[in-house]
Amino acid sequence: MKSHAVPKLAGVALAIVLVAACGGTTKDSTAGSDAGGSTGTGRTADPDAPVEAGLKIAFLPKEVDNPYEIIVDKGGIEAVTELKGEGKEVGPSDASASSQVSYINTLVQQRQDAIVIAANDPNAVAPALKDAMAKGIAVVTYDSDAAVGARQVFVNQANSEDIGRSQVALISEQVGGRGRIAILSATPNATNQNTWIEFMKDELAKPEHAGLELVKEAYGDDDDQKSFQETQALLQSIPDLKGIVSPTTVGISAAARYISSSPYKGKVALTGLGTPNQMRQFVKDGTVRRFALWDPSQLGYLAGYAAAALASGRITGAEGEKLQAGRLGERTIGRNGEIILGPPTTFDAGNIDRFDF
Ligand code: RAM
Repeated sequence: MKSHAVPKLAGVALAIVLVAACGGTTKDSTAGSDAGGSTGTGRTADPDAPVEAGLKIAFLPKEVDNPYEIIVDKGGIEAVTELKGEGKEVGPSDASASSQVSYINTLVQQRQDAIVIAANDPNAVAPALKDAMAKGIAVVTYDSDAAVGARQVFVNQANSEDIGRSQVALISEQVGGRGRIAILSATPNATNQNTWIEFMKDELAKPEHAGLELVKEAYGDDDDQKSFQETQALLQSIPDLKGIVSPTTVGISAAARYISSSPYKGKVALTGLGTPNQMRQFVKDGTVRRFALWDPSQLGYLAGYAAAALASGRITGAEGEKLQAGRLGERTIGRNGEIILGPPTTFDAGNIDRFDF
């Protein structure tokens, strides 16, 4: 029973009848209907409400060709399948700011029960997401958040501050705490990378990192070829560059490919966030020593459970609510509707072969 298939007021009346008739197995028709703004306002969670079968949950990644996003969404669809729903992935082939808006509008027209989105730009997607919530569709962000009020829950891969600070620790140890460094990021608007970079800068301002100088932030736009070319440009334009931090799986793998067959191999350190499968050969050939990531599949899986729980009225996104997330166990919703997957893993030659993603 999809409550948003009927006009709002009629839906409330209908739900009362159906709840009585079906012994409470109908989704609360008010869930999400007044969401147009802040997280969890005006609604009450029913943690005992069953997860409704047949929920339609769509995953909208930054871009569909990104190997990282492919793993994330496979995990998400697995969760939806476990919950007897219909999961699917749709999305643009580039990570530009406005590329997701038409997909959101189409998903609203299709009356999906939930949209799970990694925002390419926090503001560009906000009006369409607010429209979705106003129509009773649950909205979850994962990986990269949308603007305040444009979603109910944000499933974050790890604590953003820890990610940013640990990226600085990784580059610092690899350049011996001294020298000029650069960042090769994703797109200039990406909420996740920009948040991490803010914490990186804050960390770099500490006295213990006085020997490190951040000289340039480049953007590969999560496009393999552009990231490759930006790496080349960084190395050629900054002759004394000691290290590059690339907090994007697309960026770090393209940078590693460039460096591995260049004279910079073994001289310029490269670290950041990468998938073990994309980085394995570059760890083995000595281009990269250490880098980090979480399990992308678990991120999607957790987001899938969060979306189903929201769409079923089990949670509203309010702080302190509990989310039962299948094989990941129970998670508690933190401030501002944020759910955290867990700390990242650091990979090097000693452990990389134990990971297959
Ligand atoms: C890229 C994307 C994604 C980010 C990972 C680490 O795949 O930018 O959003 O979380 O890298």
